[in-house]
Amino acid sequence: MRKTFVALTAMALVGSAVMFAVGPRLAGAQGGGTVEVEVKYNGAPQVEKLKVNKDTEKCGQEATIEKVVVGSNKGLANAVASAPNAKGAKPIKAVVDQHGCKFVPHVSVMAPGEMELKNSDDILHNIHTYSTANPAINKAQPKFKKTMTEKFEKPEMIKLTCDVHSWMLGWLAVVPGIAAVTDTNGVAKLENVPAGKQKIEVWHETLGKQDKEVDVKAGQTTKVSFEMKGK
Ligand SMILES: [Cu+2]
Repeated sequence: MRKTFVALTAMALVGSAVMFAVGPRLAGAQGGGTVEVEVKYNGAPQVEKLKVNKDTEKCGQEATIEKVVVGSNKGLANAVASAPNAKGAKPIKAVVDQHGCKFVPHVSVMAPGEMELKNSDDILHNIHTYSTANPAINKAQPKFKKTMTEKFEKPEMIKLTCDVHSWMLGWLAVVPGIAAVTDTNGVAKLENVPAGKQKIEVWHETLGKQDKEVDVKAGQTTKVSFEMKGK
């Protein structure tokens, strides 16, 4: 009798644990679907190399500027995929690091609002944004200023440079809705996109912009492919 009681209690516990684990996931799935965005590029990668003659102990002897990064199966990396009209997105806060005299990551996405700029190098950097919808920023980030918080409240693709190291180049995509950056396979996943017709946009720093409409189904993954054309 006692054994049966223990067994029943254990089953009840397991049962409630399972319900607890499944419940919230089901609720999330009903709210939206996943859009898997694949971006391809048929052209050649564009990589510029530059000899470095400053702060070489941190920056190295050579800078690599990757303007078009093409990975396996012609996948285009560093493209911003977004569902700009999707409501209820969790705000993404971008963290951009000036590390090894590069902006890391090369392309960041953020919801309109605040972002963090780090300096992991033990040298002076500067942040110079070529923003027009948002106030342009041009300020020093000395080595003791490990983190700075900046505000970009209007949607815009912002070019980042450092006036101390002329080759440093990054992009900050201030995007409403849901957004992600493609990986080296050219894939970005947009999660929890509300079901129904959604505009999906793809942007690349040198190859421009495209958009398509997709029909998002709750709890399912919808795939959409783009092919960027060379300029
Ligand atoms: Cu710098």
